[in-house]
Amino acid sequence: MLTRRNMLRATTAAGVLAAVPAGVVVGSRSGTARAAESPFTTPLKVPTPIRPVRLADHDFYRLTTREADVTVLPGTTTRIRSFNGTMSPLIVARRGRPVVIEQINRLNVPFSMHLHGGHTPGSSDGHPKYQVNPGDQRIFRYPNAQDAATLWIHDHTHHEHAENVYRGLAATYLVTDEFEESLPLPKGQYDVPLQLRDAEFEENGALVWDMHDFEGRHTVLVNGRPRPYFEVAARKYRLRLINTSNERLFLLQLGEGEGEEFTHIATDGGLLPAPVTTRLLQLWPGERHEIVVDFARYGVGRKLVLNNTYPYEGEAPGVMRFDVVREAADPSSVPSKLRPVPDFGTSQVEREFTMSFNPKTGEHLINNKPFDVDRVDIRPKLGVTETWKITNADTQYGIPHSMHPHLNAFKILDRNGKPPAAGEAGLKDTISVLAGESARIQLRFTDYEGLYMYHCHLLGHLQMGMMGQMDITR
Ligand SMILES: [Cu+2]
Repeated sequence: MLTRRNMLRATTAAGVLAAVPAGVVVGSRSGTARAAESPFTTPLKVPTPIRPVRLADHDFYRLTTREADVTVLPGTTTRIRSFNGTMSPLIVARRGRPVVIEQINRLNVPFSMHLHGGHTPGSSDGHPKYQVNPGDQRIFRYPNAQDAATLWIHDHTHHEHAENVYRGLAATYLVTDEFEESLPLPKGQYDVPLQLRDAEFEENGALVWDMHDFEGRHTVLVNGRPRPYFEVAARKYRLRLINTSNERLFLLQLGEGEGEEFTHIATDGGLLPAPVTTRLLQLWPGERHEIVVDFARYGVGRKLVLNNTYPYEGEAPGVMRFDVVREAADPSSVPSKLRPVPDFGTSQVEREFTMSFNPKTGEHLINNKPFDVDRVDIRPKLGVTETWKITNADTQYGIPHSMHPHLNAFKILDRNGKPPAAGEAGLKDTISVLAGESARIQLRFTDYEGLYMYHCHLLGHLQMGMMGQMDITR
């Protein structure tokens, strides 16, 4: 159900964003600092990769989902739903080397693990029919036969995922490959994943959960830390931004005024064809953008805030602060060409998906239907290229939506008939579509048959029905 508050919010978001083509700077909206918490007092946590429990012809991990008590806000304890007891853990995989995960569910709710952006067999994709009940376990196989990219693991349990993700079940999963390693991009300690999300807390540190009322989530977390600071060297860093929020859009800008320039190098499916210099990024739920920031421009002593220029009413815009504290050698650079986008050929099938909201039932619909696990909506064929036209028909309430087909990354052909901005010219797996707008994407079905889902990645919408099911066959 849409509350009055978030309905108004959605209307405003669409109105503002419709006027802002990707890559164009908007002035910072005013935000009031929250007295309850001082920003930039907690250090950023940079995750170290989880160690496999066993190495064979694959890397074998054990991921236990369980409740854990962690410190998020200083001086308090927060009960979260976690992988192995931590927030925002990291797995690093290598192209061509499979990862096998034994997932043990010690929660008192079902769990269904989905590797977002993964080209994986249907039995390992988190489909509701394979969800793992409390006390059970399941083996997931990720072949990693795909290009280097920033992926993430999250829950996909039907009717539970929004709360499970909100309570902490989000892990970063990097696929690396030789091609990317051959490029002179920043590496090692200068390559940092940043999971961005919001949350609302009680005074005692407990998480506040209300799927339909998300505008009170005024605490922005980066890798599980509230509006942290990060001490950096005066050199280039690669920052992998992942939006693991349920509903929140981040409109990111670095520094004050019109913002500092940075270089956009990658998105959901990995490297862009060419780097893009910009001052503003739209990061929608589920999306990833990677940027290179050169802190040598500012010198030791400078402090730069990464701002969300579209905060909720009464919320501070600061997401995190970079404090330049030392000099360092910098052999890295951003090449003028990165990775070409593959050619999917000519589309043989065209489909249309219309996203809408039913105010009578509170359901979010695709082609006028809420998700039904017993219904197959489309039947794509292996080896066939399709064009999907996605239309957001929610003009009455101005609700933004997105589309995330599982299994295959796609290319954006156009938005409202116009070619995508340079920052959307790479392979994507999640596309936002504002109210009254449409976009066309092209995707090719490869390698795996079976049941997969496609859905809006605003998790409240997904939970309220905005999902379809495809059965891919030969
Ligand atoms: Cu939606």
